[in-house]
Amino acid sequence: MTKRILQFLPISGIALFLLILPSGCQRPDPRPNIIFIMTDDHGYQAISAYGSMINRTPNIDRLAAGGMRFERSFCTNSICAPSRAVLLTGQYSHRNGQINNAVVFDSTQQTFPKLLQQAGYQTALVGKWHLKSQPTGFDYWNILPGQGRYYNPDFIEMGERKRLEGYATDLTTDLALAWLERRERDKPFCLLLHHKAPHRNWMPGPEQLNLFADEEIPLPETYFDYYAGRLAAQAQEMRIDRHTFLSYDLKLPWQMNTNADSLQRDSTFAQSEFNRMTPEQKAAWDAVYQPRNEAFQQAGYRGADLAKAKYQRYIKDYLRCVASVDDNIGRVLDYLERSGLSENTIVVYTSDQGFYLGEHGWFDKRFMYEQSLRLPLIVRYPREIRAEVNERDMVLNLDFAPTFLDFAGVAIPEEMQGRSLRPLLAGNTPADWRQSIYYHYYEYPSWHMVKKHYGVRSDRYKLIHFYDDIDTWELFDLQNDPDELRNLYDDPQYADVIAELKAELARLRAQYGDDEP
Ligand code: SGN
Ligand code: CA
Repeated sequence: MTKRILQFLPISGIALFLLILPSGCQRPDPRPNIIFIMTDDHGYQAISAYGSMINRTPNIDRLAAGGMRFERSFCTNSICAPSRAVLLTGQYSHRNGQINNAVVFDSTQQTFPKLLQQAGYQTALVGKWHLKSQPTGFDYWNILPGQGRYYNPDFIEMGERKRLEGYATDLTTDLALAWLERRERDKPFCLLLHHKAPHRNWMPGPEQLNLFADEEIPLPETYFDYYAGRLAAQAQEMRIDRHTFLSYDLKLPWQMNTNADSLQRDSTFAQSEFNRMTPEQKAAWDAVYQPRNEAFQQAGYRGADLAKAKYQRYIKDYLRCVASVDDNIGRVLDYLERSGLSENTIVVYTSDQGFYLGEHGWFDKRFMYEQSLRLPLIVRYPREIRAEVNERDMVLNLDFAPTFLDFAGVAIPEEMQGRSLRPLLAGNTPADWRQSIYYHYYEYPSWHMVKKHYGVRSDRYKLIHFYDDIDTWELFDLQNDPDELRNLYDDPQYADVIAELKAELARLRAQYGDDEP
């Protein structure tokens, strides 16, 4: 009888029907659980499943081995709070209002966690939030205020602020696992597990302090870039050699900073981080950094050698933070296995945006160039998702919300501008899947001084328009110039390509309703 009724119900109807079954004839809920793991600023270049030349990430690789790994996954606005708002709303920044890190997220908007909650999911958010307004749509939330701290961070648990002793990446995982343990077992769940790491100021955890100690990490080929033909790139302030703080970022004693412009901020920032440590944590820290710092000072680096030495300081701490993320992902995967949840849980690994690991001489993100535009994206769900690499399809963080709703059997609201990845994950790309992506970045003037820009990326080309206090265009041929060093915009040979891309850009802007500027 039940079987016959089910045949006539659509998927979401089935879910509803099962929910309203009187207790006693309850069946296990067929809808998948969701664990969405997102780090802050983790570039794909630092994941071995993505071919990293500089580190190993065995646990992220383990997830990738059992799921689909996307080569062409991108964000729509490469900065933190905007990316998080896109994730929740499935809408571009100009629609959800979170155009930069400064504005406060309007949390009355429709979001996928709210819709899942209404459909009977238990929802939770743990870790970095960064949207200023209080989280909505979660049965449980416990967030790091603002950017969060690495050592002994404060957390705000459902409105109540407490300082926890330990390292942020470990603590965030502890809180997530504790919630999974005490959740109501008869409902499916959706957990957003959002790490602070490996965001600036890249403070390694106690267990990773000694990693890479005697290694030399290879320097990216484009580390010494003079930005010929790229005016906006000439104006940025995100060079490892010039714009990192000696103490806060590179962990040298603040007294070594002789730069009058940065000394004050550097020493204040550094001391506010280091002063949070317990005496034991500080002793373990000093035991490794003091000898390193003495050696650095004795070397007396100058010019290009100093720039290279700074890269080593930067990248090693960054990779140490990533190593802790990877260990902690291992803990989550182990937990799922132990609890029999691996088969019916969708596990996602991604980052809020990409990041420069020395390419063009940079740290940070923001630009529409590949390293910050692209996101690592791995999705595992053994019941439905193929274990393979998707090298062709262009996907966006805009697609996450519709994807989760689709898997949960919840109707995708009209206002959501992304598309469900569910068919792609099953290995079937719809014939009308997007052939280009649209991007728009707004936070200027601000940290790192990356000018406002929007653009289009197709399979082969990228066209960018920088605007506001500048009016310049850039065209890159990603096939012949994957490092994006040669701006072809003024080359007459590309006139047709430019005309086509401009038409595509206009089409995308109309489709998504973006008429700024
Ligand atoms: C902080 C960092 C910046 C970084 C922004 C945005 N400075 O302001 O380097 O670009 O966050 O990052 S810091 O001295 O405070 O660390 S984002 O990922 O949150 O968008
Ligand atoms: Ca970020």
